[in-house]
Parts: sequence; C-alpha cells; structure tokens
Amino acid sequence: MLGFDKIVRLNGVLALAAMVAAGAVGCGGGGAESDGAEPSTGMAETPAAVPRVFFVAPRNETDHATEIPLGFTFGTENFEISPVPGEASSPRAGMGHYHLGVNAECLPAGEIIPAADPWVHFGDGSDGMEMTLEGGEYRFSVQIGDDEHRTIEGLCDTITVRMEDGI
Ligand SMILES: [Cu+2]
Repeated sequence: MLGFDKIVRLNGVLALAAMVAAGAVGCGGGGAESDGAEPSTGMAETPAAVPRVFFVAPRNETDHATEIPLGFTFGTENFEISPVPGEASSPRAGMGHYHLGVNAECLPAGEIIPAADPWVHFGDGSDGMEMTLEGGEYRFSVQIGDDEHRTIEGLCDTITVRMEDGI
C-alpha cells in the first residue's frame, strides 16, 4: 500500500512539473510542439541578418597626427550601398549611401540628413575620403541614408578620434 501511494504522489509531482513547463513555453501557443523544436539554429541566424554600418577607419578612441590627412573608410553588413539614381524615384528598399557627420551625433531614424555642414553625402556610392583636421577631439558619425537621404533605424555608428600635433 505504501508503494502504491508513493507512485501516485510521484505521478502527481510529474504532472505538476509538466504543467509548469507547458505554461512557461506555452505563452506563444503550441507549447507541446515547441518542446521538440531546436531554436538554437534560428537564434544564431537572426543577429547575422541585422544590417549595420561602422567605421573601418579610423578606429574609435585613437590618436592621429594633424600633419597627416585622416583617412575614413566605411563598411556595412547586410546592407547594400548604391549611388543615388539620377532619375527621381521612390527610395529603393534595402539600399542607400553613406553620410559622414563631423562633430555630429546620429540623427533619429526617419530624418532627412541635411545637405550641409556638418554632413558630407557620399551619393556616388563611395565608401570613404581623406580629411585634414586641426588638433582636438572629434566625434564622427557614419549614417546610412536612403535615396532620399532619409535615415534608417539602427544604421549609424559614432566614434571619438583625437588629432594631435607632432605625434
Ligand atoms: Cu545623402
């Protein structure tokens, strides 16, 4: 009799544990099905597909001699850089060009990047330039704009660079 009671109680604990597990994963629906799924491969692919923009050069938090022009090179992942089309047309999805802001922070998503200081447009699809700068600390932002020069969520990067005489 004691043995039987033990089994019943054990079954009761197991049933409770199963219900808790189903409740934890079941909020998205289909808890029983997701138990067999392998979410790790899907999660590994998602971050790689996120578009981003960054400075290849100069590096963040570095010192550079004022006597030498500072070279900028921009890079992207999962995003296509393309010259602005000559014919006016609606902006092409997933394409755009670089903009460099000198002592400028990232603009909010959805804003038109001004065709004026402190922003330089790379509407020809190029990915860098050289700049001669006086001594001091600078903040540079590289920001993607679409064919209408409109900023896109998440596509901006900012670095700090120090220009110094005689280093
Ligand atoms: Cu532009």
